Amino acid sequence: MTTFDLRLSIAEALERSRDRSTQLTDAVDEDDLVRQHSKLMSPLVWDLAHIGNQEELWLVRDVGGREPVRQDIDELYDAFQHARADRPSLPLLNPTEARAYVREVRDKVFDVLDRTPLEGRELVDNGFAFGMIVQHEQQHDETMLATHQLRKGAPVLHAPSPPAAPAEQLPAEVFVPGGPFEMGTSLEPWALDNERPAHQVHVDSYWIDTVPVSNGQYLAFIDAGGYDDQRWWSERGWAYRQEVGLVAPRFWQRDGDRWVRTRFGVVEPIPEDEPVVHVCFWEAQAYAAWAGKRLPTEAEWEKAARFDPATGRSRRYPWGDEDPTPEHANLGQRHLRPAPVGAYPLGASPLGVRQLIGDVWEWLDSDFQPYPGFRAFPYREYSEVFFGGDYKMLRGGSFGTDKAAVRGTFRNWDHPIRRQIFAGFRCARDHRRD
Ligand code: AVJ
Ligand code: FE
Repeated sequence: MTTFDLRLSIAEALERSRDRSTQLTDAVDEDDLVRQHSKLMSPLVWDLAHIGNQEELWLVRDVGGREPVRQDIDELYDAFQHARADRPSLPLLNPTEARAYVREVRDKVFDVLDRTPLEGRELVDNGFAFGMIVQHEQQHDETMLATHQLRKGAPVLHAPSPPAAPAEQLPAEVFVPGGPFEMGTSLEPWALDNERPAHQVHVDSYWIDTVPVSNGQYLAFIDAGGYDDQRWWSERGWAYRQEVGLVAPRFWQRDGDRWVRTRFGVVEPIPEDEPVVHVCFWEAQAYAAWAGKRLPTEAEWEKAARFDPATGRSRRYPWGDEDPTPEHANLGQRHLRPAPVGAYPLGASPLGVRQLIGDVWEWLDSDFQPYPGFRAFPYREYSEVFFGGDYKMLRGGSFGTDKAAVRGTFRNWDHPIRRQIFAGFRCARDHRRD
């Protein structure tokens, strides 16, 4: 790519993320922007100014070497200084101030982008710092979408339906042959520190579900009494299920003798052919046990998503090395729901596994640990401080994730009890030769 093309693609990615942040924050009134919609979330106006503050810290001050715009607010928007639950009571910028702040920062960033050589310093090589900030904004845009899902009141977000699944009979599972594959990356220019470096991993033969677990399948687990049968739950999972009284995915409620759910303010019947979403790790694990299976490990997910048996190479995405298009995957908040299971045939992996990218994040039975040779870059607080904590891995992105913020190597993590994120799962099982 020429420097010109690189600058252009950075500018486009910056604008795409800002358009989305603007839509998500312009969609509601001032009161909804400053209110806390859930103890789990920040007020939307905090996310907005935090996006601007991270951009100021990295691109205006560090990359650009410019004077601070608002050094006095750094502490307010440092995620490690104040828990989400405490953020509404801080002296935050009001919506007008926050909008003016992010605009002022962005104007300076475009100037920095014009003048900074995109090489010669690790932080800016291939535009890395700009890519990191694009991904940061997009990650918060997905968090803001989750805040919208938690918000009460009339619907304010609207989007066309995702594509239907083609009428074809898919095998329930795909066999993945055992052997080594290359996990992680040393080449992907905007890959974050926890995705690096590329390294060989041996994975035994296994079977993985062709598509994510659907609402219809999950309903069968509910109807079979799965939530009341301790056999299917791990010790911690059962304790949590008992403590908070889990009976169904988040946002589901009973309506007479059936279940309905609320999605962005609209109550609807449960679409049985869509991937289940808003389940925690413990629910995913219990379903898998009930189905006689288990959750995949992170290495199994990545091998299914990237390994090409014809060449032995690991691809950037299941479909190849090209960036995602709307034909490959349900990403980017184009649709405000997952597509039916089996959709996106052009997004299938070489072995035929579908919807690994987009639709719903997939819970995996792995903890967040560094790869061998990990080096924190450019700051410890992105990944390193979370290694070894009480986190489970999530892969593949959801309908709420932008294409800049997910790829075959992208690693996400959260506490195993979290349900407000757009997470579902698929199952796997060992290949036993008896
Ligand atoms: C990687 C999605 C877990 O949202 O907490 C945003 C990303 N890091 N700001 C998060 C992140 C700092 C992070 N996750
Ligand atoms: Fe952040």
